[in-house]
Amino acid sequence: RGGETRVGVERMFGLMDRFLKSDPSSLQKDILDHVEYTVARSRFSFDDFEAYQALAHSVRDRLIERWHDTQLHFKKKDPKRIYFLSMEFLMGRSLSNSAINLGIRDQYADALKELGFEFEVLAEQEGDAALGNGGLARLSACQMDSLATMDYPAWGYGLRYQYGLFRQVILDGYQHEQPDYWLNFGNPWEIERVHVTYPVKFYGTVEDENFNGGKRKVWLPGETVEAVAYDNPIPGHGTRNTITLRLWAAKPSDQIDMESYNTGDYINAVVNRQRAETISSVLFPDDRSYQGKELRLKQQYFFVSASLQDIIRRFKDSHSNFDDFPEKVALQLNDTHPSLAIAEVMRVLVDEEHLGWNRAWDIVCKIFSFTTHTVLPEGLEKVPVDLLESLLPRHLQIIYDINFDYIEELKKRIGLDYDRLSRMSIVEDGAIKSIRMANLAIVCSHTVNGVSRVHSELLKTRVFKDFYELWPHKFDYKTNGVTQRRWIVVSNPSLSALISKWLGTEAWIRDVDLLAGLQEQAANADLHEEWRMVRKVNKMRLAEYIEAMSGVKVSVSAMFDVQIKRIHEYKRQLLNILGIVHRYDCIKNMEKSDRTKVVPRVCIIGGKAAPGYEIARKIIKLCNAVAEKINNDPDVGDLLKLVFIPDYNVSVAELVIPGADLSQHISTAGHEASGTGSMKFLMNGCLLLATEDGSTVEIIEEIGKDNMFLFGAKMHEVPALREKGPTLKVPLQFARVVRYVM
Ligand code: OX2
Repeated sequence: RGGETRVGVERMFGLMDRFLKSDPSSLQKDILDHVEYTVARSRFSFDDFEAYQALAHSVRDRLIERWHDTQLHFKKKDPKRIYFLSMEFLMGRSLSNSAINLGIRDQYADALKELGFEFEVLAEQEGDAALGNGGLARLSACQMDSLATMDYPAWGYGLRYQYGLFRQVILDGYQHEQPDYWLNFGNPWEIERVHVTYPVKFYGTVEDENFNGGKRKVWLPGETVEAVAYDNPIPGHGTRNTITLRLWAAKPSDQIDMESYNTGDYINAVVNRQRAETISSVLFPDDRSYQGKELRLKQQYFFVSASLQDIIRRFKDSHSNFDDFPEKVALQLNDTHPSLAIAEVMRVLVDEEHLGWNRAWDIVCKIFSFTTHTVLPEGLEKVPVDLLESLLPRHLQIIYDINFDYIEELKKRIGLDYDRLSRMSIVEDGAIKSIRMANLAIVCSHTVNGVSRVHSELLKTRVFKDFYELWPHKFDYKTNGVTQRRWIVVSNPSLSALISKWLGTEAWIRDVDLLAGLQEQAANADLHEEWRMVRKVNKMRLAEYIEAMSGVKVSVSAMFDVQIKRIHEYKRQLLNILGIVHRYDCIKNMEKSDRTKVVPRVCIIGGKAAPGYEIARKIIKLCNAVAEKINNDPDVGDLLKLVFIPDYNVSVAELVIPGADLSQHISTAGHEASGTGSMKFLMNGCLLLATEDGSTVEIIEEIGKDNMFLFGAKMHEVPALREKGPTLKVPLQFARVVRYVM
């Protein structure tokens, strides 16, 4: 039989083409095969969407080849792996990005042309994967692309929400939310791994059990839910390295509750089982207010528990004990959202693997690092003890035990300074006793990471000052970045071609520092002219989109002045709108002859408001009301327009950013931890109007104050201004808004 198997394997390899071919006729055959056998349409009759599906599957086949090779490679090498745990990933579309990173986008475009299709048109058929809210989630997506490109053995772990971030519809100027059931038309970019499943347990009690002559704790959970893996291969650019973003979906457990079946209530028993799926059904749309909801906590533990079972299983495949665990496993916590992982690792090592507490603790202290994205202490996540006790009773005990040891140690270091001890405790005593997730993450991580230099300074001097004084070595920062592959190559192909032409190489697509080579040509008039043409075409594309979405006709010779990001008071879209009202007011009061001196401007604002954030919703309404007034005033005409772009998401950003002349990043100084939008605009040659906040401080150092419009109060001036309260100017401007809008 052994001989037969060998022959079988040889025959199989003989039948397989080692790598799928990428010449036009192989690609065409491949696409048509997918039309017929995957999409199940006739190869003589299929529409754009079906062509997109077939194309996506053809690209996916090539991804899978590299993905298998990557896994095999790392299985043999057994390097230290990076595990990036994040509740949110804003991946956007995958087709263009994958085809470009695989290096076969143009071959596909040629192959499709002969079949009568355009690559770009088919790419437009894809919906966004919007499994996240804003900057934090898009950063996760950019990081996955870079980890793959830089050949890291990295994994991303998260949740496969059935409903991504809500769709924003504007009716009568107001935001309305509609569910984003993004999986409606299938998702060719994921691979369902029906055999990669783990039980995740909740509720129940903790009992004492006799063990080795002593006692030990045993958790008797009350509910089990199954986590099923969905793998999303992430290809690097210019490498075969293709890493995995593994997202978990909740399914009812196979463990059947015999009692309810036996009582004859079959229908209700099935309906109850099905309820398990709600855990991964919907993304919470608030990006920084934490309300202590049970479902949110369940989501956090669900993905943390499944991910750790997977990680530990992979480690145990090639290791017989935990000695090498810290040399092989790095766990990166993306904000506090996955920080239950700390208690979970302790629980698994102590309760299931029977390591002593101290040994387990030693391991935990070496494997976790924590990135925080927050500036304000009130933005930090807290979990009510009552909630944790009912959902995860054993984890609460473990957190208490960690806290006990830590506070004892702390007393030795700082003495009996009770104020400070209580500030630094993981457990907050108050009206609602709760667990401070950031304190847990700091105590147990070897590194606490900020997302820009000023952010790191704020962490050290304000938000986590007590901790910094205790453990200065833990504090570090990595200023955020964005990937040029998505934000130039995918979203602005003409600029990409221009850059490669003028640099004489495409190497900048892997190494962004090479863009500095363009400086040598900074004064070249031909380069300016070509760049201007690229911008013009992108503006035309954007103007068409604006007209289609809002009915407003805009002139491409006007300056496009853009502010796109989540709507927040601190991001100050309100200030932008007031500025626009003021500009309108000035134009109205101007002598006709002076109007020729005004640079015509199209102001573009886009972004979603958290559904429960009333002021943010009102800002959207105000924007639309001001737009209505200005855009319908023939007296002002093309001198000023205002458009609110609905349903801002990654794909909309890819369209808007290349067409922008000026972009606004005007957060109150000291509030934006980093900000990443500015970097995407800069890459596309757009000017910045920005406050000295977050990563802008470092951007100024790179590009120089003279190459941007620096705006507003500095961080050290803000407290005094707040103290002083509003000046007279503000109510006056409000009065003008009211006059024109109402
Ligand atoms: C965002 C921050 O607000 C933003 O400044 C930063 O650039 C981004 O994260 C990536 O680091 N939720 N989103 C953020 O913070 C939180 C919390």
